[in-house]
Amino acid sequence: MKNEWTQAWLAYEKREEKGNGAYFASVAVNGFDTENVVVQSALKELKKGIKGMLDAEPMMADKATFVMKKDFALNAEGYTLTETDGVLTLAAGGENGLLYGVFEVLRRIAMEKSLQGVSVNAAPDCPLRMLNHWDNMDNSIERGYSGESFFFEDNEVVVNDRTVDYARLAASVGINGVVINNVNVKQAASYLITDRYYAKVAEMAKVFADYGIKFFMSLNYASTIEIGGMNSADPLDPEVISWWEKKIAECYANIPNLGGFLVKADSEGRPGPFTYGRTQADGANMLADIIKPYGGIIIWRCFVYNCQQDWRDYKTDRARAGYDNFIEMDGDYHENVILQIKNGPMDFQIREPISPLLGGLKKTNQMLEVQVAQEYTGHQIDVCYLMPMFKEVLDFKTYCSEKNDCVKDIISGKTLGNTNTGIAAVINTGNDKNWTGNDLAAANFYGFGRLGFDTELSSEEIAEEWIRLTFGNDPQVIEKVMGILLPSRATYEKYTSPLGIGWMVTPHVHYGCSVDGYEYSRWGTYHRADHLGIGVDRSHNGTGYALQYHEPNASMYDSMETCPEELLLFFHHVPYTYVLKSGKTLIQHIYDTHFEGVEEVEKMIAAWESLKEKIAPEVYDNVSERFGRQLTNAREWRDQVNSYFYRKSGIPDEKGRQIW
Ligand code: GCV
Repeated sequence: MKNEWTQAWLAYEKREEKGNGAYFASVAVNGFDTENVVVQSALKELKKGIKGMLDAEPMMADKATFVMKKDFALNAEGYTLTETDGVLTLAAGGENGLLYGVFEVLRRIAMEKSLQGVSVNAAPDCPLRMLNHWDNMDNSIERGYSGESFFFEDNEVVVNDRTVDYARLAASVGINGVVINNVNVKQAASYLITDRYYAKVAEMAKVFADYGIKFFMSLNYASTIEIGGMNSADPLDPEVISWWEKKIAECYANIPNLGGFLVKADSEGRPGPFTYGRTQADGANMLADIIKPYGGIIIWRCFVYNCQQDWRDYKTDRARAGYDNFIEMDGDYHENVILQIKNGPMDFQIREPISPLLGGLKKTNQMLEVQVAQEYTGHQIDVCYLMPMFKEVLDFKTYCSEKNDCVKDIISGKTLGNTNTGIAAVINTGNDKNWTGNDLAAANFYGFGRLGFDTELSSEEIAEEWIRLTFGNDPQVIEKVMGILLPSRATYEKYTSPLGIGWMVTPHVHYGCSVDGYEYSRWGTYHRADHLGIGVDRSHNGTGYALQYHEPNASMYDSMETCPEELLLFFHHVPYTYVLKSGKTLIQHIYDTHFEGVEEVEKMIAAWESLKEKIAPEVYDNVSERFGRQLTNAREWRDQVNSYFYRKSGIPDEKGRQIW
């Protein structure tokens, strides 16, 4: 285990004072219990930040220039921040609100924004804002690209100062829930809910509680068999139920800050209720009913599909599976069950349509799952700032109701008036010194939290905040790093798989080009490219997936003419000679975007190199080294994709460029 780590965006380096110093001469806390752990964290953070950035030490006083007070009228996680006549007032509805308000104050100071006349009224949009770790107890992280786990080491649970710093980073962007272990719960991880680990797990849960973060674990659905010594995990079997009753009582007796469990069942080899002829709702409700008296929730993943299905005849389609498996039971899930739905119907590709389950379900708590870990988006080698993608997901209009029908409304509870809703990210951290492998990938961790708190923030605002907090306020640095981050998702898309077709990655590894390389390819190439065209027909003539959406989305996707072009190949099988709105043929579009993608990476590198004197050498070198690998990757993608389609179609590049 490496024992060095940075403070990422909480470095609290010296900042220009901008008249802000005066407010922190004296501080008062009214209406809050100053012994409360979260209040103490807020005060500690304030002290640390003010000392680092303004070199001042706030004194507690009754009559103060910075007043923190309780306002029962506010949301428990909300706050107002106002300044009048030289007094800065932070009013919060509860301890979490106070903590978030303090982080807002520190953010403004770090960004060198004057607090004079400030007037903010904030409350989180998503009730649950969670980080999902795919950490294994043998130190590895499934789809981790920034070192090993800092939660587990050699099958032990690790709690140290790094855990505290992690909780601080998470809380600073409004995170209020964390799942510490992989959804694929194997071997030792099954025993996290036993005496073997309770003491250490409780210690870790306490660290998160100090920062207002609820503690969750992924559960092995077959625990009755794996650790209970029984021969069934049937959710309707009274003996199974009684085992869980005792187990969950035991969990809460040991881990008071337990928020509940995350469950992946009946998927990719994981056991589940289907094994016993039961429904997903049977499984989820059984656990939910047992955990309810403790105030716990069950987050049940909808990533259920049969990876072995034969899809040659267009009768089956992996994209359909989530909806097909969950829609019929809409309304049957109990109030403390939340269905966690990946943003797209496949698996975190660089471009996918929004899952039709989001908003397809009209009577069920829904939580959006996105992937900040860059499994299919460059492994934190390639720069890929994901906020533009997340914004598209949040702003997607599902037409599930007359108003409040965007994904952001569903997960904030506006659509159904529910509170067991939210957003979760498979997070990109590991024990690398800089937390995220590529220093620039920290913008995705930061941005995810900020967006879950305030779904109206723009990708630009988030990027600018993160840059100022991380690198300081030099205008040239801000401009150049913004110029790298903002178009980076579009660039990655250009040099990888075109127009929503997805995959084309090295099987299992999911980095690097392999045009035919879908791991479940035993039935032929998933992209269905032949000498005439490419794409999967998911219209009513094909798999019928397009019809899983509400109108008018269903008709829009169903027709090649109205389907958004960035998703054309996801929904339709299209001839290479098809003319796009740009006036280019499909094949020419593929060639051009792949050349452009590489050129854009070259420009990003030049922008980064222009900052050499302004960025700390270690960070500069880290990013430069990864840019080198990104350029190689982009060139390989360009050459492989272009030559594959040139050979398939026989149509040359009209610009006469060399296609390898
Ligand atoms: C945790 C994809 C990934 C798996 C992951 C799975 C999931 O298939 O490649 O690593 O498993 O999604 O989300 O459960």
